[in-house]
Amino acid sequence: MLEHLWFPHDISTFGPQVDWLFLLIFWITVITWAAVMIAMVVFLFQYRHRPGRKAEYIEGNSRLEIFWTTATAVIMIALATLSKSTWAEIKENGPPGQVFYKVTAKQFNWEITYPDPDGNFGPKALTVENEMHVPVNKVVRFDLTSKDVIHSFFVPNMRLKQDAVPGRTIHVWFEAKEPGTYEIPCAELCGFGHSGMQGTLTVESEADFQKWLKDQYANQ
Ligand SMILES: [Cu+2]
Repeated sequence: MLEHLWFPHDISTFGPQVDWLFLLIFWITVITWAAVMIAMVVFLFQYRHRPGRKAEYIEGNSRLEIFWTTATAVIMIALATLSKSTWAEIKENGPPGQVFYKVTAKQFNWEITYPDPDGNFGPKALTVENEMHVPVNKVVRFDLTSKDVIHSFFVPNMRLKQDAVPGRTIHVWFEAKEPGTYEIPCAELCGFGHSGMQGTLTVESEADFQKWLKDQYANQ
């Protein structure tokens, strides 16, 4: 319910898990912030200057220090434990791929390479700038790299953000649940054209996807 107010519309199979973790961390932060602010205002009045009252010199409080260090450590360990399986699924394992691409970032475009009709990334493979078309309800896998500096492949609607690093190939996957067009902004400041570095993700039916791909090969 709350997420629909201010989250980008979620079209990802792993979106609910990411949103749940985000909201968990968000509310821990909000509650902590509110508690600190309330304590500050209360103490401001409670310990204000009054005639005949002397300031006290305090050297520290071991009990309190042990308490807040332990409490913070417990929260951190709990968050790491709760998020482990989600990150393992998104960044390490995930389901087997059904559609494959190569995505290469460069100043200031995304190069999307589609395999040739035989499924190979040979000389007949098709490279298009900024246009990523994928079929809906299929596991998409791609190798992400960069030609120059660090960029970041970001699809807010997919709850997906991954750095593209020169000299490294990073495996990425996602599965879109809903057809539509979505933004792929670069999320890592990469030079003077960074703000204009934006691709489009088009999620469509298998038939529309195949038709688009055929037209692209024909116009090559
Ligand atoms: Cu960039």
